[in-house]
Amino acid sequence: MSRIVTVAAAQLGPIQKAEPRSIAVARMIRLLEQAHRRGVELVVFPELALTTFFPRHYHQDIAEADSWFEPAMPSNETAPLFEAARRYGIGFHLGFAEIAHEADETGVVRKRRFNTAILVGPRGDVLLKYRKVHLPGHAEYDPKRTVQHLEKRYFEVGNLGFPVIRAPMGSLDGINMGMMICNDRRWPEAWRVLGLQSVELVALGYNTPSHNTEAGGFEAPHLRVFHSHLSIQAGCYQNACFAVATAKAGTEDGCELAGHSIIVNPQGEIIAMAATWDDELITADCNLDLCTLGRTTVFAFDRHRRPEAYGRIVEQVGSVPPETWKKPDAR
Ligand code: CDV
Repeated sequence: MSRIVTVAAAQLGPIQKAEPRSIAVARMIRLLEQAHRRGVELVVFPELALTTFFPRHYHQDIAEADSWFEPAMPSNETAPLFEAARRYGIGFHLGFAEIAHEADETGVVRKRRFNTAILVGPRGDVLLKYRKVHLPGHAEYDPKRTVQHLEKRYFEVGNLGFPVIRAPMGSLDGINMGMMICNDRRWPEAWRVLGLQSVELVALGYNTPSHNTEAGGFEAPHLRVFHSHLSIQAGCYQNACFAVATAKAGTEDGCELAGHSIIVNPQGEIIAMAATWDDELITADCNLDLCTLGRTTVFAFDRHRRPEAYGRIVEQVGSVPPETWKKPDAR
């Protein structure tokens, strides 16, 4: 019998700076209700789904940004979301800003801040936690930018790697599930680390501005969506997995977010796409048996990968100039 799971990307329209978590949670519960009516078993919400995308706002004192963070999950404000999902027997993926009091690499316990996502099972158990590794943007106020992108100021680099868990979801005994957050999707290394753990379904949330505000050169706005889809479609094809990629969309605090949430199959095809810039649920039935073709033929890693040729991938961060060609001595 085919292994089919019905999934949804629960795109959120803008969440303005003044909008409290209770409103965002109520909107998410409405999407869960829709998901229930459509027979969905797993719902993926966006990155930092509970608030506006606050890294566009500068706080000189980082502690002032704590109000954007969750010291507990679930909390009083997010508990209704967990309760609704449990009531419907739906699993979900939720992105949020996390405050954790835990030891750093030197062993000192301190307050730490991460851009985090959790995968919650249909009975309300947290199955997996992921903390964003590829933090874009900058750490200090940048006067050259029209909009700040201060993820490097507010978050530490995720310290959980790219984990994959096999757990029950919907009617299936086990699905191999992994997570990424936004900018991670542009990095093939992240997909491959998940692929090497036989991932079948990647849940990923994002907040991608429609305009490149980095002042590093012109990027046509239509390419923002193209690059997002290109990265996700390539990641799915090259690692023979599905992805549910969910955006925040529309004009938030005066800044446009690109939307265009998608669900992608292991051939790299888009099988569902959001058509609005608002709260919108898109769904797909994912036959996980479709992961087998890629991983037993073109991308049968055990037969075809050549790690002995990939040393630079882990030994080097920036690129180095190549050797310059020299004409061989004429004899
Ligand atoms: N939230 C993000 O990670 N946004 C980045 C932007 C800054 C390019 C993204 O990759 O979409």
